[in-house]
Amino acid sequence: MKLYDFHGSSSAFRVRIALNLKGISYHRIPVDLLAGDQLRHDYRSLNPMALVPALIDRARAYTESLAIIEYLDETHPRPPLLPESPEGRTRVRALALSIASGIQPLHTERTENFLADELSVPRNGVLQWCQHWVNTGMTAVEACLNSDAGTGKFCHGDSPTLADVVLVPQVYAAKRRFDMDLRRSHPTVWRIYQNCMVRSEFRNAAPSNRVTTD
Ligand SMILES: N[C@@H](CCC(=O)N[C@@H](CS)C(=O)NCC(=O)O)C(=O)O
Repeated sequence: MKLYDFHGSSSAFRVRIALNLKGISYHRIPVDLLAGDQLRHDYRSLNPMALVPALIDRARAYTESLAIIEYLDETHPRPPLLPESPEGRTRVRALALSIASGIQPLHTERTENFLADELSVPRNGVLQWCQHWVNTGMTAVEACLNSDAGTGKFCHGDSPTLADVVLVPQVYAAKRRFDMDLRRSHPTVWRIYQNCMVRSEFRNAAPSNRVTTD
């Protein structure tokens, strides 16, 4: 498999975690978002949204990190990243989507650049924007986690699921990119983040400590 990847991308980080959890080796093809590589014609022919990641498997290109992760889960069922019961699967998908569609798009590169370059929002205003939406979204995620008996060592039970795969890059971005300390404000989120980050599959996928097979 080939992964079109950018080390600092939280969406690519999700896929790297899933690949590690599944024990799948892959070849990494860097797409430098800061240099605008995602806008190049050849990359857009793989992903017309001009976003990373994209995964190539058996000569087909797959886009959208959550769809890619479900593809990996279906083609490599062990260990499963979705629970068996429809109720559990729906809960896990809802947690993942709360972050992937409710938080992350509000602070992706092009959103931040549009605020700064087209709307002339000063850089500290852009940072405040990002902090505000991360805090709002993660407060909702914290409430979903701390009020539900389904939450265990991880977001759902005691083994990692799609929800953890999406939660970890978001907490990592909050800490490293937006200088937010979720430890006290979001204790359940923080506890789960810590439980994930003691595992090499998560840690090795992190932007600061990426170990891939490229
Ligand atoms: N919904 C997409 C989001 C992908 C996304 O936003 N990727 C970001 C990096 S995390 C990106 O490529 N940004 C480039 C840009 O904004 O120009 C997914 O889950 O794959």
